[in-house]
Amino acid sequence: MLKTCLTQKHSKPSIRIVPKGAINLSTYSFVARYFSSWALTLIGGALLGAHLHAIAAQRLNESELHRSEKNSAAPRQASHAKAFSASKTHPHLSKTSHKSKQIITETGPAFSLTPELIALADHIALSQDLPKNWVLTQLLQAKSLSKIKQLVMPPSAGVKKNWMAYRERFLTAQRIQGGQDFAQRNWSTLEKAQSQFQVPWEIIVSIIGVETFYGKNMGHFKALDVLTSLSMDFPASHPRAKERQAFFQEELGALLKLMRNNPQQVWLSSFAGAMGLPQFMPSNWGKFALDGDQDGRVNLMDSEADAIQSVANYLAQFGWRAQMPTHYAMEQTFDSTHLQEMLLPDILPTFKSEQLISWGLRLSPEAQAHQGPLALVMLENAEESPSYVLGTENFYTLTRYNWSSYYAMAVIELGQEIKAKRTASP
Ligand SMILES: [Ca+2]
Repeated sequence: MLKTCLTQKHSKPSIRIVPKGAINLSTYSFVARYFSSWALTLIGGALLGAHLHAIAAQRLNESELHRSEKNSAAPRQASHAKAFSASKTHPHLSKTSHKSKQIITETGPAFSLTPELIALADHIALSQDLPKNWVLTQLLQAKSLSKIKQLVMPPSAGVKKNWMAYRERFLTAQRIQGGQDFAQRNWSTLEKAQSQFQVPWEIIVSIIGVETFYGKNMGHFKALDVLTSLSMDFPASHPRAKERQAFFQEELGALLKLMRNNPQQVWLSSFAGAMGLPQFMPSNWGKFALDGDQDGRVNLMDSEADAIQSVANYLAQFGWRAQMPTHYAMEQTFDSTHLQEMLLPDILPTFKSEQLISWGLRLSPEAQAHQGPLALVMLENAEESPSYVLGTENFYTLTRYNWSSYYAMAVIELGQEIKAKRTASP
Protein backbone atom coordinates (compact mmCIF):
# COMPACT_ATOMS: atom_id res chain seq x y z
CA MET A 1 0.00 0.00 0.00
CA LEU A 2 2.78 2.37 0.86
CA LYS A 3 4.64 1.39 -2.25
CA THR A 4 1.61 2.17 -4.39
CA CYS A 5 1.28 5.52 -2.83
CA LEU A 6 4.91 6.40 -3.28
CA THR A 7 4.71 5.85 -7.02
CA GLN A 8 1.46 7.70 -7.41
CA LYS A 9 1.61 11.08 -9.17
CA HIS A 10 -0.04 14.13 -7.73
CA SER A 11 -0.37 17.35 -9.63
CA LYS A 12 -0.33 19.25 -6.37
CA PRO A 13 1.20 18.14 -3.09
CA SER A 14 -1.24 17.72 -0.27
CA ILE A 15 -0.05 19.22 3.00
CA ARG A 16 -2.17 18.83 6.06
CA ILE A 17 -1.96 17.80 9.65
CA VAL A 18 -2.73 14.14 10.13
CA PRO A 19 -5.09 13.05 12.89
CA LYS A 20 -3.75 11.29 15.94
CA GLY A 21 -1.13 8.73 15.17
CA ALA A 22 -2.40 7.94 11.68
CA ILE A 23 -0.03 7.46 8.78
CA ASN A 24 -1.22 9.85 6.11
CA LEU A 25 -0.67 8.47 2.66
CA SER A 26 -0.92 11.77 0.83
CA THR A 27 1.83 13.09 3.08
CA TYR A 28 3.94 10.13 2.17
CA SER A 29 3.26 10.94 -1.43
CA PHE A 30 4.48 14.46 -0.91
CA VAL A 31 7.57 13.14 0.78
CA ALA A 32 8.18 10.80 -2.11
CA ARG A 33 8.15 13.59 -4.61
CA TYR A 34 10.32 16.02 -2.73
CA PHE A 35 12.48 13.85 -0.56
CA SER A 36 12.74 10.71 -2.62
CA SER A 37 16.47 10.34 -2.01
CA TRP A 38 15.85 9.21 1.54
CA ALA A 39 12.16 8.33 1.52
CA LEU A 40 12.80 4.71 2.32
CA THR A 41 14.87 5.70 5.30
CA LEU A 42 12.00 7.86 6.51
CA ILE A 43 9.55 5.01 6.27
CA GLY A 44 11.93 2.83 8.18
CA GLY A 45 12.19 5.55 10.80
CA ALA A 46 8.42 5.86 11.03
CA LEU A 47 7.99 2.13 11.50
CA LEU A 48 10.74 2.05 14.09
CA GLY A 49 9.07 5.01 15.77
CA ALA A 50 5.77 3.14 15.97
CA HIS A 51 7.56 0.23 17.57
CA LEU A 52 9.22 2.50 20.11
CA HIS A 53 5.89 4.19 20.80
CA ALA A 54 4.60 0.86 21.98
CA ILE A 55 7.58 0.46 24.30
CA ALA A 56 7.18 4.00 25.61
CA ALA A 57 3.49 3.43 26.26
CA GLN A 58 4.39 0.40 28.31
CA ARG A 59 6.90 2.43 30.34
CA LEU A 60 4.37 5.19 30.83
CA ASN A 61 1.96 2.77 32.40
CA GLU A 62 4.63 1.66 34.82
CA SER A 63 5.36 5.29 35.62
CA GLU A 64 1.73 6.01 36.28
CA LEU A 65 1.61 3.19 38.79
CA HIS A 66 4.75 4.48 40.41
CA ARG A 67 3.34 7.95 40.67
CA SER A 68 0.38 6.91 42.73
CA GLU A 69 2.76 5.71 45.42
CA LYS A 70 5.21 8.56 45.40
CA ASN A 71 3.64 11.86 44.61
CA SER A 72 1.82 12.63 47.80
CA ALA A 73 4.77 14.02 49.76
CA ALA A 74 6.41 16.04 47.00
CA PRO A 75 5.93 19.79 46.63
CA ARG A 76 4.34 21.11 43.52
CA GLN A 77 6.03 22.74 40.59
CA ALA A 78 6.52 26.46 41.12
CA SER A 79 6.18 28.51 38.00
CA HIS A 80 7.94 31.82 38.46
CA ALA A 81 5.72 33.55 35.97
CA LYS A 82 2.59 32.07 37.42
CA ALA A 83 3.57 32.92 40.98
CA PHE A 84 2.19 36.38 40.28
CA SER A 85 -1.18 34.91 39.73
CA ALA A 86 -3.73 34.61 42.49
CA SER A 87 -4.59 31.11 41.33
CA LYS A 88 -2.49 28.58 43.16
CA THR A 89 -1.42 26.35 40.32
CA HIS A 90 -2.44 24.66 37.10
CA PRO A 91 -4.25 21.45 37.83
CA HIS A 92 -1.98 19.41 35.62
CA LEU A 93 1.09 20.79 37.36
CA SER A 94 -0.10 19.66 40.73
CA LYS A 95 1.41 16.21 40.43
CA THR A 96 5.11 16.23 40.98
CA SER A 97 8.13 14.05 40.67
CA HIS A 98 10.90 13.22 43.05
CA LYS A 99 14.47 13.21 41.99
CA SER A 100 15.22 10.33 39.65
CA LYS A 101 11.70 8.97 39.90
CA GLN A 102 10.50 8.94 36.32
CA ILE A 103 6.98 10.26 36.49
CA ILE A 104 5.37 11.49 33.32
CA THR A 105 1.93 12.96 33.70
CA GLU A 106 1.31 14.46 30.29
CA THR A 107 1.08 12.87 26.90
CA GLY A 108 -0.73 13.41 23.62
CA PRO A 109 -0.91 12.37 20.00
CA ALA A 110 2.32 11.64 18.13
CA PHE A 111 3.63 14.05 15.54
CA SER A 112 3.03 13.05 11.96
CA LEU A 113 5.42 12.91 9.09
CA THR A 114 4.73 16.34 7.63
CA PRO A 115 6.98 18.55 5.49
CA GLU A 116 7.30 20.88 8.49
CA LEU A 117 8.59 18.09 10.70
CA ILE A 118 11.02 16.99 8.01
CA ALA A 119 12.26 20.54 7.55
CA LEU A 120 12.82 20.81 11.31
CA ALA A 121 14.70 17.51 11.33
CA ASP A 122 16.85 18.76 8.45
CA HIS A 123 17.65 21.96 10.27
CA ILE A 124 18.58 20.18 13.48
CA ALA A 125 20.63 17.52 11.72
CA LEU A 126 22.63 20.22 9.99
CA SER A 127 23.07 22.56 12.96
CA GLN A 128 23.88 19.80 15.47
CA ASP A 129 25.79 17.54 13.11
CA LEU A 130 23.45 14.61 13.70
CA PRO A 131 22.24 11.95 11.25
CA LYS A 132 19.05 13.10 9.52
CA ASN A 133 17.22 9.83 9.79
CA TRP A 134 18.06 9.48 13.48
CA VAL A 135 16.76 13.00 14.20
CA LEU A 136 13.54 12.35 12.30
CA THR A 137 13.06 9.04 14.09
CA GLN A 138 13.31 10.85 17.41
CA LEU A 139 10.86 13.57 16.38
CA LEU A 140 8.36 10.94 15.27
CA GLN A 141 8.43 9.56 18.81
CA ALA A 142 7.53 12.94 20.33
CA LYS A 143 4.03 13.60 21.58
CA SER A 144 2.16 16.83 21.00
CA LEU A 145 1.39 18.42 24.37
CA SER A 146 -1.37 20.92 23.77
CA LYS A 147 -1.69 22.05 27.38
CA ILE A 148 1.80 23.49 27.67
CA LYS A 149 0.97 26.13 25.09
CA GLN A 150 -1.01 28.14 27.61
CA LEU A 151 1.82 27.85 30.13
CA VAL A 152 4.36 29.59 27.90
CA MET A 153 2.11 32.60 27.37
CA PRO A 154 2.94 35.77 29.32
CA PRO A 155 0.68 36.47 32.31
CA SER A 156 -2.46 38.24 31.21
CA ALA A 157 -2.45 42.03 31.46
CA GLY A 158 -4.95 41.94 34.30
CA VAL A 159 -2.60 40.05 36.63
CA LYS A 160 -0.74 42.47 38.85
CA LYS A 161 2.76 41.62 39.96
CA ASN A 162 3.02 41.05 43.65
CA TRP A 163 6.45 40.75 45.23
CA MET A 164 5.10 39.95 48.67
CA ALA A 165 3.03 37.05 47.30
CA TYR A 166 5.96 35.86 45.21
CA ARG A 167 8.26 36.03 48.21
CA GLU A 168 5.84 34.08 50.33
CA ARG A 169 5.82 31.33 47.71
CA PHE A 170 9.54 30.69 48.08
CA LEU A 171 10.48 31.85 51.59
CA THR A 172 8.87 28.95 53.39
CA ALA A 173 10.13 27.11 56.47
CA GLN A 174 10.36 23.90 54.42
CA ARG A 175 12.47 25.49 51.70
CA ILE A 176 14.78 27.10 54.25
CA GLN A 177 15.18 23.80 56.12
CA GLY A 178 15.69 22.01 52.81
CA GLY A 179 18.48 24.46 52.01
CA GLN A 180 20.10 23.83 55.35
CA ASP A 181 19.96 20.07 54.74
CA PHE A 182 21.27 20.44 51.19
CA ALA A 183 24.17 22.59 52.44
CA GLN A 184 24.92 20.14 55.22
CA ARG A 185 25.31 17.15 52.93
CA ASN A 186 27.21 19.10 50.24
CA TRP A 187 29.33 21.36 52.40
CA SER A 188 32.76 20.53 51.02
CA THR A 189 31.49 20.83 47.43
CA LEU A 190 29.92 24.19 48.21
CA GLU A 191 33.10 25.48 49.81
CA LYS A 192 35.06 24.39 46.78
CA ALA A 193 32.64 26.04 44.34
CA GLN A 194 32.61 29.26 46.35
CA SER A 195 36.39 29.32 46.38
CA GLN A 196 36.71 28.52 42.68
CA PHE A 197 33.98 30.79 41.29
CA GLN A 198 33.64 33.39 44.04
CA VAL A 199 29.89 32.85 44.15
CA PRO A 200 28.53 32.68 47.73
CA TRP A 201 27.46 29.16 48.66
CA GLU A 202 24.06 30.30 49.86
CA ILE A 203 23.25 31.77 46.43
CA ILE A 204 24.06 28.44 44.78
CA VAL A 205 21.92 26.50 47.26
CA SER A 206 19.09 28.99 47.00
CA ILE A 207 18.94 28.80 43.20
CA ILE A 208 18.64 25.02 43.36
CA GLY A 209 16.02 25.47 46.10
CA VAL A 210 13.93 27.93 44.11
CA GLU A 211 14.29 26.03 40.85
CA THR A 212 13.50 22.49 42.00
CA PHE A 213 13.17 22.37 45.78
CA TYR A 214 16.64 20.77 45.85
CA GLY A 215 15.81 18.23 43.18
CA LYS A 216 12.42 17.14 44.47
CA ASN A 217 10.62 18.73 41.56
CA MET A 218 12.58 18.76 38.34
CA GLY A 219 9.60 18.57 36.01
CA HIS A 220 7.54 15.64 34.87
CA PHE A 221 7.26 16.13 31.14
CA LYS A 222 9.33 14.30 28.58
CA ALA A 223 11.71 16.98 27.36
CA LEU A 224 11.42 15.69 23.80
CA ASP A 225 7.63 16.11 23.89
CA VAL A 226 7.87 19.61 25.34
CA LEU A 227 10.48 20.95 22.96
CA THR A 228 9.03 19.33 19.85
CA SER A 229 5.60 20.73 20.76
CA LEU A 230 6.97 24.24 21.29
CA SER A 231 9.07 23.96 18.12
CA MET A 232 6.23 22.77 15.92
CA ASP A 233 3.13 24.39 17.41
CA PHE A 234 4.21 27.47 19.32
CA PRO A 235 1.16 29.62 20.10
CA ALA A 236 0.93 32.28 17.39
CA SER A 237 -0.78 34.68 19.79
CA HIS A 238 2.39 35.05 21.87
CA PRO A 239 3.81 38.57 21.41
CA ARG A 240 7.23 37.17 20.48
CA ALA A 241 6.05 33.95 18.88
CA LYS A 242 8.56 33.81 16.04
CA GLU A 243 11.54 34.51 18.29
CA ARG A 244 10.41 32.06 20.95
CA GLN A 245 9.67 29.31 18.47
CA ALA A 246 13.15 29.71 16.96
CA PHE A 247 14.58 29.57 20.49
CA PHE A 248 12.80 26.31 21.25
CA GLN A 249 13.90 24.81 17.93
CA GLU A 250 17.52 25.47 18.87
CA GLU A 251 16.90 23.98 22.32
CA LEU A 252 15.32 20.92 20.74
CA GLY A 253 18.47 20.50 18.66
CA ALA A 254 20.61 20.77 21.79
CA LEU A 255 18.40 18.20 23.55
CA LEU A 256 18.76 15.75 20.68
CA LYS A 257 22.51 16.15 20.84
CA LEU A 258 22.38 15.31 24.56
CA MET A 259 20.14 12.34 23.86
CA ARG A 260 22.48 11.06 21.16
CA ASN A 261 25.46 11.29 23.51
CA ASN A 262 23.62 9.89 26.56
CA PRO A 263 21.31 7.18 25.25
CA GLN A 264 20.59 5.69 28.68
CA GLN A 265 19.40 8.90 30.33
CA VAL A 266 15.70 9.65 30.68
CA TRP A 267 15.25 13.32 29.84
CA LEU A 268 12.46 14.94 31.82
CA SER A 269 11.85 18.68 31.95
CA SER A 270 9.57 21.47 33.05
CA PHE A 271 6.83 22.66 30.71
CA ALA A 272 9.41 24.98 29.18
CA GLY A 273 12.15 22.41 28.62
CA ALA A 274 14.35 23.21 31.65
CA MET A 275 16.02 20.12 33.06
CA GLY A 276 17.72 18.75 36.14
CA LEU A 277 18.45 20.09 39.63
CA PRO A 278 19.39 23.56 38.34
CA GLN A 279 16.80 23.56 35.51
CA PHE A 280 19.27 24.21 32.71
CA MET A 281 17.93 24.50 29.20
CA PRO A 282 19.54 21.85 26.97
CA SER A 283 21.90 24.28 25.24
CA ASN A 284 23.23 25.38 28.62
CA TRP A 285 24.27 21.82 29.47
CA GLY A 286 26.87 22.06 26.75
CA LYS A 287 27.94 25.59 27.61
CA PHE A 288 27.99 25.70 31.40
CA ALA A 289 27.45 22.29 32.99
CA LEU A 290 30.40 20.74 34.84
CA ASP A 291 31.32 17.36 36.24
CA GLY A 292 31.46 18.41 39.89
CA ASP A 293 31.85 14.95 41.40
CA GLN A 294 34.39 14.00 38.73
CA ASP A 295 32.81 10.68 37.88
CA GLY A 296 33.48 11.28 34.21
CA ARG A 297 30.04 12.51 33.17
CA VAL A 298 27.88 15.56 33.62
CA ASN A 299 24.67 14.52 35.31
CA LEU A 300 22.46 17.37 36.44
CA MET A 301 19.57 14.99 37.00
CA ASP A 302 21.12 13.09 39.88
CA SER A 303 24.41 14.63 40.97
CA GLU A 304 24.13 17.46 43.47
CA ALA A 305 27.86 18.11 43.10
CA ASP A 306 27.49 18.50 39.33
CA ALA A 307 24.58 20.88 39.87
CA ILE A 308 26.48 22.98 42.41
CA GLN A 309 29.52 23.40 40.17
CA SER A 310 27.33 24.11 37.16
CA VAL A 311 25.27 26.82 38.84
CA ALA A 312 28.42 28.51 40.14
CA ASN A 313 30.03 28.29 36.72
CA TYR A 314 26.94 29.74 35.05
CA LEU A 315 26.93 32.78 37.33
CA ALA A 316 30.68 33.22 36.97
CA GLN A 317 30.38 33.12 33.17
CA PHE A 318 27.68 35.77 33.36
CA GLY A 319 29.96 38.13 35.23
CA TRP A 320 29.56 37.42 38.95
CA ARG A 321 31.92 39.72 40.83
CA ALA A 322 33.72 38.52 43.93
CA GLN A 323 32.79 40.19 47.22
CA MET A 324 30.19 42.45 45.62
CA PRO A 325 26.80 42.61 47.38
CA THR A 326 23.76 41.84 45.26
CA HIS A 327 21.86 44.93 46.35
CA TYR A 328 21.47 47.64 48.96
CA ALA A 329 18.35 48.33 50.96
CA MET A 330 16.99 51.84 50.63
CA GLU A 331 14.31 54.07 52.03
CA GLN A 332 10.95 53.15 50.58
CA THR A 333 9.66 56.70 50.38
CA PHE A 334 11.60 59.31 48.46
CA ASP A 335 11.23 62.28 46.17
CA SER A 336 9.69 60.83 43.02
CA THR A 337 10.55 63.74 40.71
CA HIS A 338 13.15 61.65 38.87
CA LEU A 339 11.48 58.28 39.34
CA GLN A 340 10.80 57.61 35.65
CA GLU A 341 14.34 58.59 34.75
CA MET A 342 15.72 56.21 37.37
CA LEU A 343 13.46 53.33 36.26
CA LEU A 344 14.16 53.78 32.56
CA PRO A 345 17.13 51.36 32.35
CA ASP A 346 15.05 48.85 34.31
CA ILE A 347 17.35 46.43 36.18
CA LEU A 348 20.47 47.21 34.15
CA PRO A 349 22.88 48.90 36.58
CA THR A 350 23.41 52.36 35.09
CA PHE A 351 23.72 55.07 37.73
CA LYS A 352 26.56 55.98 40.03
CA SER A 353 25.60 56.51 43.64
CA GLU A 354 26.35 60.26 43.33
CA GLN A 355 23.81 60.54 40.53
CA LEU A 356 21.13 58.82 42.59
CA ILE A 357 21.88 61.07 45.56
CA SER A 358 21.60 64.14 43.34
CA TRP A 359 18.13 62.93 42.32
CA GLY A 360 17.06 62.85 45.93
CA LEU A 361 17.66 59.27 47.07
CA ARG A 362 19.14 58.85 50.52
CA LEU A 363 21.65 56.04 50.35
CA SER A 364 23.16 53.98 53.15
CA PRO A 365 26.90 54.49 53.78
CA GLU A 366 27.56 51.13 52.07
CA ALA A 367 25.59 52.12 48.97
CA GLN A 368 27.30 55.50 48.88
CA ALA A 369 30.68 53.78 48.90
CA HIS A 370 29.72 51.40 46.06
CA GLN A 371 32.05 51.92 43.14
CA GLY A 372 30.11 50.37 40.24
CA PRO A 373 26.79 51.29 38.63
CA LEU A 374 23.49 50.68 40.39
CA ALA A 375 19.91 50.13 39.29
CA LEU A 376 16.76 51.27 41.03
CA VAL A 377 14.81 48.00 41.16
CA MET A 378 11.08 48.37 41.69
CA LEU A 379 9.11 45.34 42.89
CA GLU A 380 5.39 45.84 42.60
CA ASN A 381 3.09 44.74 45.40
CA ALA A 382 -0.25 44.61 43.57
CA GLU A 383 -2.40 47.38 45.04
CA GLU A 384 0.10 48.27 47.75
CA SER A 385 3.11 50.56 47.42
CA PRO A 386 5.99 48.99 45.53
CA SER A 387 9.22 47.87 47.20
CA TYR A 388 12.55 49.30 46.06
CA VAL A 389 16.14 48.11 46.31
CA LEU A 390 19.35 49.25 44.67
CA GLY A 391 20.61 46.42 42.50
CA THR A 392 24.29 45.94 41.73
CA GLU A 393 25.89 44.15 38.79
CA ASN A 394 25.57 40.91 40.77
CA PHE A 395 21.83 41.42 41.06
CA TYR A 396 21.78 41.76 37.29
CA THR A 397 23.87 38.59 36.91
CA LEU A 398 21.27 36.68 38.94
CA THR A 399 18.62 37.78 36.46
CA ARG A 400 20.61 36.10 33.69
CA TYR A 401 19.66 32.82 35.33
CA ASN A 402 16.00 33.71 35.16
CA TRP A 403 14.98 36.98 33.64
CA SER A 404 13.07 38.42 36.55
CA SER A 405 13.97 40.82 39.33
CA TYR A 406 11.38 39.06 41.49
CA TYR A 407 13.19 35.77 40.93
CA ALA A 408 16.56 37.35 41.78
CA MET A 409 15.23 38.90 44.97
CA ALA A 410 13.62 35.64 46.07
CA VAL A 411 16.91 33.79 45.50
CA ILE A 412 18.79 36.42 47.51
CA GLU A 413 16.39 36.40 50.44
CA LEU A 414 16.06 32.62 50.58
CA GLY A 415 19.86 32.40 50.53
CA GLN A 416 20.07 34.84 53.43
CA GLU A 417 17.63 32.76 55.45
CA ILE A 418 19.48 29.51 54.74
CA LYS A 419 22.78 31.12 55.68
CA ALA A 420 21.33 32.52 58.91
CA LYS A 421 19.95 29.10 59.82
CA ARG A 422 23.27 27.40 59.13
CA THR A 423 25.14 30.04 61.10
CA ALA A 424 22.79 29.50 64.02
CA SER A 425 23.09 25.70 63.88
CA PRO A 426 25.99 24.67 61.61
CA1 LIG B 1 29.41 13.91 37.45
